[in-house]
Amino acid sequence: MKLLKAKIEQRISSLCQEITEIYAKHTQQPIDTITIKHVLGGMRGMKAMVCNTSYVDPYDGLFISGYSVPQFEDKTPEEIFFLLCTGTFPSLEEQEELHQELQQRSEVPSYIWNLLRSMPSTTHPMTLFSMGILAMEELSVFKQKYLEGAPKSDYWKYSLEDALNLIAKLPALAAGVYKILFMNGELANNKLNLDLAGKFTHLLGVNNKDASFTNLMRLYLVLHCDHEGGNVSAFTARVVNSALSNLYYAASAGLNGLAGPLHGLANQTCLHFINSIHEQIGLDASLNDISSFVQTKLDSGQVIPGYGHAVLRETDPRFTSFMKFGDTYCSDSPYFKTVKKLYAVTPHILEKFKGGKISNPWPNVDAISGSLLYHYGITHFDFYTVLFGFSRILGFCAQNIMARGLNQPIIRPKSITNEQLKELVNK
Ligand code: NMX
Ligand code: MLT
Repeated sequence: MKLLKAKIEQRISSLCQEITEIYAKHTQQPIDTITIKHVLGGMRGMKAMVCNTSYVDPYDGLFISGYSVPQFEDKTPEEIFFLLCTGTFPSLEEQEELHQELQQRSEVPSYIWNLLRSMPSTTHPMTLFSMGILAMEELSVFKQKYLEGAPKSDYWKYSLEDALNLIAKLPALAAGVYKILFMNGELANNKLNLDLAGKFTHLLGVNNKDASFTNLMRLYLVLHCDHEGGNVSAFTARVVNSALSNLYYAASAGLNGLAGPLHGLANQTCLHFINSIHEQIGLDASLNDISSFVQTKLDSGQVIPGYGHAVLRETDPRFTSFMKFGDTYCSDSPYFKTVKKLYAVTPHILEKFKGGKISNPWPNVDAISGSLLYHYGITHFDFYTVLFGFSRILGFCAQNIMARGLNQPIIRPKSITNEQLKELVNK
């Protein structure tokens, strides 16, 4: 891992220098105002942390080290992990080194399979995925080195070890969860020399002769990799890791946040939503029928999954990227067609709903991702968030390697009571 390590070391050193200078000169300088809306409104929009792996612009969406979605959508998940960690795309030599590292570390310990098989068959796939990661915690190199008294300046190196060990096992773990819950539970040969997406589709054994499915998985794992520092799952992982809980603990915790319907589970609920349209109206529902369906859901107090966002204020570029893929490979899919019809009507309805109270009427990535997976035969909707999690762990790992490299302290904001809040506003 010499090459990757050297690049991360360089980046940490230059970011550290910048932060040290800013801190020395401007320690007390305000950069944002904390309002009552922030304190009572989930701190949304409040600038409260530094994250150098990626940034989300309200209109142009995700940027990784200055590269926008159209500029990196054709890369592999491995290249993206390298970019998240180092700020640069890897050379061919660097790619090869990373590939070999992942290949060597990919074996999932057999006790994990026994554990997952012992769970009820009704267990949600996210629960198994998160449990599998948590149960591998005993493999943590960071934990071992910490106990041995490793210096703080080396923490990021052991986080990187944990990150590579964890990421390497994700294709087998995610495919294993699918097979245990939805197929005969038999696991395929994990030793083949394939990239992360290729290995996953091979191990899954669904549609794996179709190269465009592996390309979809590559795109999927790239598009969900990171979304700056404050989203529920990444932030949770950061908070947990800030207590020096290792990356297995942090990733499992982050996934448990991703499992909520307002976050990653929205990709599953989107497919249920489309299914209800197909069942109640039919596969060739008209735009008018779909408008009425959406309006009825809103009037009954439900959220329209896949629409809205805490940061974005335009159509999510990740949605647009998947749309291009769908137009090329899935144009006959009834699920994809319904996604397009929803896109044609939903923003106009949301814009007007309750005097415009919804900040962003446009679709996010979850509005479309599941329809493409469904087209390729992954028909168990509740598995979709596992794939989101697989990808997002790349971001969790990169963010926490950086946090340890920059020696960021424990995250611990101050809370206040209603009484104290009243005193503050009446001052
Ligand atoms: N359908 C119905 N109501 C909505 C929607 C929606 N898609 N989006 C926002 N609202 C409501 C929201 O519930 C809130 O209502 P109330 O005042 O009664 O509490 C109001 O509009 C204002 O919310 P916003 O400020 O626009 O959005 P917020 O930042 O609070 O929430 C989401 C962002 C993403 C949680 C929200 O838009 C939502 O629930 N969307 C649907 C679920 C979804 O697609 N989640 C995936 C997000 C992306 N990801 O991958 O994680
Ligand atoms: C996303 O990928 O859209 C999220 O992680 C949600 C967010 O950024 O708040």
